[in-house]
Amino acid sequence: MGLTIRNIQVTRIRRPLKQPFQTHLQHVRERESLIVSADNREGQTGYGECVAFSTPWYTAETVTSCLFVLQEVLIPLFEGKNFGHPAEVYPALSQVKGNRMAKAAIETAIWDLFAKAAGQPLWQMVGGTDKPVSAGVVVAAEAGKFEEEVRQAAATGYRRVKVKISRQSDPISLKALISHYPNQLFFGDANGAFSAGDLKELAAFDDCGFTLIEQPFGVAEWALHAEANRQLKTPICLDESIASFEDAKRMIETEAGSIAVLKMGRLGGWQETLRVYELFRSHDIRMWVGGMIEFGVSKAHNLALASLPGIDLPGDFSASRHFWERDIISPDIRITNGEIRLSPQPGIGYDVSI
Ligand code: OSB
Ligand code: MG
Repeated sequence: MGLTIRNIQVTRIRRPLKQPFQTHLQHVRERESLIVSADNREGQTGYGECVAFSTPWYTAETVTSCLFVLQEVLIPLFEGKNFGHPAEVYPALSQVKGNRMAKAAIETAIWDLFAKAAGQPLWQMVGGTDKPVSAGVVVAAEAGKFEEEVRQAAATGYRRVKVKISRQSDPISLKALISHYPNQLFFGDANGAFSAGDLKELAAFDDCGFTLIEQPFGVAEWALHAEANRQLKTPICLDESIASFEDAKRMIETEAGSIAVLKMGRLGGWQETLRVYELFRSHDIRMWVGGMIEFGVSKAHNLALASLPGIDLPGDFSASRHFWERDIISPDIRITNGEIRLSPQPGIGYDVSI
């Protein structure tokens, strides 16, 4: 029994974004990605997507480093391998240090393949329900287009708008903007833009009306985040800081955040993410699923994750047409009444064409 991997392939893809994605860290105009496909003997194919960027502006891993690790190190470990359950895949890679995004790309492909072999949607296999997933979008536009993009997001029906904030943002005008949309959830994502002396500046965003403030400080600033979480009434949410199960434990122990973002690529795939999810759930930490300007393969895995009980805040789930003229999956991911319906098809539930 179990599943024997027949062949694993990696394809490098590159697509322009419909419009530039601008933050204090980087302007992204096009997105490269790696799509991993894993076949079994029956001719079924599982898909995973590598979420590292072309250069190390957000994480140390890059498309090229992941391609190297996948081709030269990880894929050879899988040749002729038999797995009884997809939970066995991540531990089987423990001899390879770090490189979690490369690992996630291959590990998630095998979870998809297992679900397809079982004839079951992935969301069902991981214990989710088929309740539609709330859609959320990020506004990372140039200054002049900001208000218009928020208006469009609300008009499209998104349940949540995430805005990027930095020391250059004006809390007064943000507060005014947010107050125009009393039924809309707003998250403020700082991507680590603030530092030790800036707690007062950060506190100026406390009255904006954000549901949460995401990652105000650097990845390793546990004490600073804990301080902010104590002083501000807006809950602090950690994104970049949660890169392992140990980080999740540390967030709980230090009370550095009340809410966490789950990113499967950063954590190393499904198995590690499910461990972190269980830990947070047992400590009543609220969670949502984060994106990184991803194509449909990654989005489909993320939708399955968001179907789990207790993941109750709207994640980074925009329509396929938000970033892309054409996504790599069909059908497209579409928003209906602010929600995305889960596919009843086996595995990730979408066809992939790259
Ligand atoms: O902090 O969530 C982030 C994109 C690139 C790197 C980091 C982040 C993001 C986003 C994109 O905010 C959200 C999305 O894909 O919808
Ligand atoms: Mg973030």
